[in-house]
Amino acid sequence: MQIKKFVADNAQEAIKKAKNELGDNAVILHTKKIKTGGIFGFLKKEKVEVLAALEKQQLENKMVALKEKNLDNRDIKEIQFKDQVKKQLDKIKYENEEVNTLNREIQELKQMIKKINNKVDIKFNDEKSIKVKFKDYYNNLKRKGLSDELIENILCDIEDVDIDDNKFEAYVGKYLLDKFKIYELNDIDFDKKINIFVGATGVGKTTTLAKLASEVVLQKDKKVGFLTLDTYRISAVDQLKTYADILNAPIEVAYDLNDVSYCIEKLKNRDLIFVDTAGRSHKNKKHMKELKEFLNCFKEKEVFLVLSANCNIDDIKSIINEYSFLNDYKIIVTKLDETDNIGIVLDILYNSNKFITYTTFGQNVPDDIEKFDLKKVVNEVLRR
Ligand SMILES: Nc1nc2c(ncn2[C@@H]2O[C@H](COP(=O)(O)OP(=O)(O)OP(=O)(O)O)[C@@H](O)[C@H]2O)c(=O)[nH]1
Ligand SMILES: [Mg+2]
Repeated sequence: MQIKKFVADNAQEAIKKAKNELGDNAVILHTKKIKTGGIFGFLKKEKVEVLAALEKQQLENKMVALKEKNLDNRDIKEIQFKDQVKKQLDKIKYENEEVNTLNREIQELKQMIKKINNKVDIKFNDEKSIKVKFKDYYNNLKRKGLSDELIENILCDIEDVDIDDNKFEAYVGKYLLDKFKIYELNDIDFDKKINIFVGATGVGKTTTLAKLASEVVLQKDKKVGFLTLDTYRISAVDQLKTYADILNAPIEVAYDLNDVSYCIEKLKNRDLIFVDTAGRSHKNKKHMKELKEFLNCFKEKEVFLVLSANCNIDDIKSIINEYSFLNDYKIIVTKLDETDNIGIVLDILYNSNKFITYTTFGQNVPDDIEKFDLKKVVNEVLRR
């Protein structure tokens, strides 16, 4: 049995306190008045004390009730476990959302790549490709010897311009003139005394040199002298000597680099010196090294790279590449009479970014040469 005292101002309140704490089944054992507080027996206050009790069974019932109210260990562990599971599930859900976002982004990227691929396909392979869209013009430019790269470059540039068919050629013509006019010289002055002709074997260096020497002697009344370094071929010196004799001009032969300054000294009273070199394969490293050493002998010089129009554009590109050690040189394109690929002249400009000074079109010295005429080349390229 549990017994407990409850004190209040009156009996009613004391019993209420007891029932509150021990429940309705509490038994009131007795009630009495008591005095509390005060100093030395004075000012004491009268109160009521109640003694209440609870039977064992009732006590046990109350404990059960209390226990039910409170949670036992197992419940707590279960709740903690559930809480953890929920957290894990939340985490998985969050991670799933992240994965979903990534998946969505990957899908978007895939779509984007597909679109870009489509565009590229359309440009170069599909029905709407530039090749197909401008099929006739494409084929014509191709027939005239322009490289695929240059044609595509031209057509891509003008693709978005709204031009009808019969004005197309005029438009391309103007476009080409604008694109390449910076590589056309108004006049070729021959303002450097030393003029050196270099290039691959048999492209027409010696013949072209003779044509130009004739022009400056006959048209510009200049005194020319010749120097040849081409001692590889037995007939090479004789070939140049023939032209020198016709022009009544002196000729010197340098057998190696040490001879060069001596030869130049002997020609010092000439207005212009035309220097012939042996044909060099641009793939022969040793020959190219010798040529570089020779060219380095001259500080002030004009170098003419002679290119034959009947070569293919890949060879021309690799020759231009081999001669890129020269910062400054001018180009002469020979043998235009031997090819229908006049377009290669534009490819030469496109790949070299150098001036073309002359073109030649036959073996006749001095006639078969003229100043580079861009307009003429463009017209020829567009002619059907
Ligand atoms: N059809 C044609 N033939 C040319 C032209 N220019 C030169 N030739 C000929 O091409 C051949 C070679 O000419 P060259 O002047 O000896 O050539 P090169 O570059 O000096 O030759 P190498 O000194 O051996 O490297 C000769 O038969 C020339 O007549 C041209 O514009 N058209
Ligand atoms: Mg020669």
